Amino acid sequence: MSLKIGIIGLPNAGKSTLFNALVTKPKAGVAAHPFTTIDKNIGVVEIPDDSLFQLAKIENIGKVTTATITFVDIAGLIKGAHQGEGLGNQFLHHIREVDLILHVVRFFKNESIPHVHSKIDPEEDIEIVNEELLLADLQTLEKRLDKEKSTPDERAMLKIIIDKLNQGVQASEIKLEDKDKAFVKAFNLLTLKKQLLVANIDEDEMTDSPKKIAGSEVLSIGARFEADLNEYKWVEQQKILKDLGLKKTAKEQVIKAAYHALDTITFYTIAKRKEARAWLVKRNSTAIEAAAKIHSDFAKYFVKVEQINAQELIKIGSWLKAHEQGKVLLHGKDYLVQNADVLEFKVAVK
Ligand SMILES: Nc1nc2c(ncn2[C@@H]2O[C@H](COP(=O)(O)OP(=O)(O)O)[C@@H](O)[C@H]2O)c(=O)[nH]1
Ligand SMILES: [Mg+2]
Repeated sequence: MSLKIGIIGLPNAGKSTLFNALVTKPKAGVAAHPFTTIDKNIGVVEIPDDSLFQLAKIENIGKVTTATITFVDIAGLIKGAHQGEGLGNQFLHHIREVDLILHVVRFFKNESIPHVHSKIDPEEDIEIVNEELLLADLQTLEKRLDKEKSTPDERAMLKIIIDKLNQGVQASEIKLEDKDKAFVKAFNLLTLKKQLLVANIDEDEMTDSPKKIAGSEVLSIGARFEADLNEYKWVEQQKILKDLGLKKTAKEQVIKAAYHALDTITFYTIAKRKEARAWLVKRNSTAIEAAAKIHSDFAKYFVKVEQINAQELIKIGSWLKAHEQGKVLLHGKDYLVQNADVLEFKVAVK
């Protein structure tokens, strides 16, 4: 399972540049004119994880599989995108599939790169993009309302949401009962998705405190610098950062913020001592939900799960020793998985 993050923003905000700062390959085309990105660009990033490698080491496991994030570089949205302006609708469609939206906002000045609205105004830029998302959602819901296949209850619900959207309220801000939430979720509304704002800043501002948008601090990243940095090997990257008085690469910052925004935790499996693997689940997932991430049969035939914290296991030195010392605990299907749990599922094989 891979988290999927879509990068959006106005043309020339630096989306493709940020994409290149995050992924190693393939590189997206970067240019000083709008709409370089004709096709969506997809890059998979392995999430660096020290504990995972240490687990593999103590158990002598040769194969290590990290959790991944898939980044999608989506073409620039402009006013009218929902009606097919610019590259329009087809790109809105790509946003529907993502778990999280990374919304890039231009702060860098650089006179030679045109800004679509000839001035740099982050709050207005965000507004324009979000309005397109909202209008696209309205279209989705109105289409459904026209189709007549909904029940009277559902039609009433649709009308309430359409009304709110028409007032400029994003779907994520509408309070819904659980049963209505399930109905609405099926539409994959764009304004229901979590957004992380990224201020794309000038190089000389990288050691300043983070930018604020509407009073809140946002991730502040010098995308062009980071894209160049990403060309180097990890060790060299760390050295360059240190020399400049910076702590984390854009990639590390984005991964951390994405985990936080999506309330994601990691658990590990070292089953059969053949593969050490990291998995992502939502915080407060139960053991059986975690099992289902691995295989639907694991959930179906779930009996018990053995559990120990990764750092504790690493300190003890091996699964066998941990077992002997009684440090591996046995839980049922309702156990709430904790961050950095090492889990071994016991299933009733049919
Ligand atoms: N000075 C500066 N230029 C940038 C930065 N990020 C992007 N650019 C430039 O802005 C132009 C558009 O960037 P691009 O990533 O293609 O924008 P997109 O249309 O949002 O994908 C390119 O010429 C980039 O080199 C930045 O952080 N600083
Ligand atoms: Mg682009």
